[in-house]
Amino acid sequence: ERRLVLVLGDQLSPDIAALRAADPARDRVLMAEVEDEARYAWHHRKKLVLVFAAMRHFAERLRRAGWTVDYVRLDDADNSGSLTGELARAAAHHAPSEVLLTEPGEWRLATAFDGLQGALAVPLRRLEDDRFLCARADFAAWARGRKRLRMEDFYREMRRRTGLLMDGDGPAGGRWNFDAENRKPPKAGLSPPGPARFDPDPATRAVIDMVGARFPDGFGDLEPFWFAVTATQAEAALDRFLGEALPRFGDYQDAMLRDEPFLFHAVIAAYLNIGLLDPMAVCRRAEAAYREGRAPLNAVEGFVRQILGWREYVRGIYWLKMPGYRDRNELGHDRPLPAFYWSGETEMACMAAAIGQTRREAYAHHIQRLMVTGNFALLAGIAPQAVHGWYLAVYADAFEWVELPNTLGMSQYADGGLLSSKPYIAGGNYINRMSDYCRHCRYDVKAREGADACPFGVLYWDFLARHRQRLDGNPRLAQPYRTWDRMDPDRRDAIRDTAARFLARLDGRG
Ligand code: DLZ
Ligand code: SF4
Repeated sequence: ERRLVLVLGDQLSPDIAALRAADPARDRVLMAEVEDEARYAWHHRKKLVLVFAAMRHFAERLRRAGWTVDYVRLDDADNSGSLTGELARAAAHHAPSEVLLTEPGEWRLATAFDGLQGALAVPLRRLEDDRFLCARADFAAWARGRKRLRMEDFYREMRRRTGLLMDGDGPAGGRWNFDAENRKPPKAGLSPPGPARFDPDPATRAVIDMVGARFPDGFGDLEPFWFAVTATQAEAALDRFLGEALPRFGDYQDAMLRDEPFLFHAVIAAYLNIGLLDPMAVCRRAEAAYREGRAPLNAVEGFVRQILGWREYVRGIYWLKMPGYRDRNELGHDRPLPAFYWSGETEMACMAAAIGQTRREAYAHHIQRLMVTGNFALLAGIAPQAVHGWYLAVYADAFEWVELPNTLGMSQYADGGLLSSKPYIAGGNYINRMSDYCRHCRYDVKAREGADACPFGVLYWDFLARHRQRLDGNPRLAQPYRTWDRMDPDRRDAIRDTAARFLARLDGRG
């Protein structure tokens, strides 16, 4: 009666459902590094190292705890190259009575295992991934019968359901949301602590060497590699954030500085997403910092909302709307992704900073993603599926369940307003207010037209004009359309002409 337990590369939690259902004294664990997973996106090489190194350390941890672990390495000679292939091979070899699998996080893999279900000689039992705070069925029940699936409504429900940051029946501090206090521009002399960094041990070094050798043309810098690869390290990274950065996390949540890629952000999403940290435990620790007077409520509430609210909400949307969601393209955008998204070689200082940092660190914070790289893609009319492919590849924390709704819905408005009530667009003024990028830029953020005009400003108006038919009725865009209409017609022509020239150059036509 020996069972086989498959643990995937983003399921690195000792109490994941399939391990809880198994017995270390009798059952066998299977983990496999495979080409299919390494290549379904053009993953950043630091993301590959993170996943493989964390997998190897986790396998060792399980062995120390008494489990028998079969671990297949990427360069093992008989590696079949896919997770379903490795599972079928191990099932044939060991003839277990049953295979246990915690439900995969992505549609792509879930359907691959659906296909395997009948083909295996043994039963495959799939268990819900209960590391999430809102079960898929609970999200579906919440969504049923609602006209609008608003994150804010979901979040309040989750606060009530979990009791996080609640005083009796009401929200701590008397308000659910303190975002209005979380939009300070950066100022000189901020000295953020930066995330905890860890020196690679020999096991991680071996993975760095393997990834360097097998993915010579892979995206992104391989070194210095400093991510946490064990739960203990991830806890230390969380400790450092809670102690040193959380107090000012709220104030500067939306700020951007060219030489401070991390500011006061936690940089723990990747650890949460592969299972090194537990979302509920993280929220509780942040709440304790507030209760004990170590961090202000605006910071703690903003942080908890990302994990308890937004992260759970986008996962709920993903499973509710897949598989159709991936193909949505409400605005009919079809421009290819410019090559500088990969190279970082552009004269736009904000884009060069966000992309350069992404190449180095496999990280950018939410405003860099939403208001710089995402905003530009939306304004320029880039195909949302191409934008999706980029975000899925370049960030260490990117898994489709979280990345896709963020990209297609929140950032590119490709779902027609399911996630956000208006397209997230902004001209250069927003970027100028929230960053120090513009003063390093060859474009003039104040110029509205001509060769030096900031492309964001020009494309902003061009976007509104191009999509007038579809967006005119949106009350949240009434003000910009009024401004556009009041502009001198010659000026409107000059702006659109500048936009046309810029887009032609972008396409390699000018
Ligand atoms: C992301 C990833 C990578 C790069 N490699 C592996 C792997 O070799 N083996 C594995 O089990 N999992 C890997 N993963 C994580 C899976 O792709 C992940 O389970 C899915 O993205 C579902 O969320
Ligand atoms: Fe970006 Fe425009 Fe500012 Fe240059 S001027 S950094 S392109 S917003």
